[in-house]
Amino acid sequence: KKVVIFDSGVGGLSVYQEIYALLPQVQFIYAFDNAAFPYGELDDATLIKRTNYIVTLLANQYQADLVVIACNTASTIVLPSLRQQLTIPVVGVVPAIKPAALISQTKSIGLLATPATVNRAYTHQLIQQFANGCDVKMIGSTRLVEMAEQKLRGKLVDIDELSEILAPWQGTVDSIVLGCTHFPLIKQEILLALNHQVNVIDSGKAIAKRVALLLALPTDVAAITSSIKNVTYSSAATSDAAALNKSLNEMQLDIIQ
Ligand code: DGN
Repeated sequence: KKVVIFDSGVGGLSVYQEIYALLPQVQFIYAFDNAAFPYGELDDATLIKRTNYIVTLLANQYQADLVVIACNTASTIVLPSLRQQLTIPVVGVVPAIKPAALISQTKSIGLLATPATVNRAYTHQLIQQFANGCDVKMIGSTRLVEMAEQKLRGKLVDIDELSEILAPWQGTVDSIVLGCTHFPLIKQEILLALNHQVNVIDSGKAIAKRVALLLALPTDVAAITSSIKNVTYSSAATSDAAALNKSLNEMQLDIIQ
């Protein structure tokens, strides 16, 4: 089975990692639209046009069985039109408001996403539907996306700068939603900068399960892994830069094939 994973940058790697952990037998094609990065700053019409064009092209070229839009910024707006264009399943990533609201004890949750995602009508609908009486404090930041990109290129994240961005949440929210696929890549730094205990929720594992279900693939990882030769199975935490770089290399090979 072939799966195309798409993002504007390296954020989709956090989603890839979860899908790969569950479905190592799948062939992945990872594509990122760096020319138009960051998507969180694009106007809606351009974003819809670019995503539809690129993803349709890739899906056809690689004869993919499924595509994952591993970007909240794009998913919260392009899914209806993309699904009209493609006959294969399209899985999107949107902020996991529901589980965060259910887990919150203090009824105060934080949504960390791109400026575009926090302004989306779709995001506001999600909050209306699933906030479960919680106060939802939103932070939309492109800087955080850049920090995640830089981390994967070997630069340390500045915790003081991160603390400043997260300052409105200090001592308030008890659960946070990582509503941008770049943010699981800097989860440890976010925890360090917040300096109080919080639950951190992202959509990666749910997406992986959805992909497995739609492709009707078995997910007994231990059994699958031991039966495949030359596949390195890594369950490394998403914050592990070395593991992510390794994943990136593996994926580049997949693309070359
Ligand atoms: N990774 C994208 C997301 O989940 O929204 C955002 C990346 C960007 O270009 N801002």
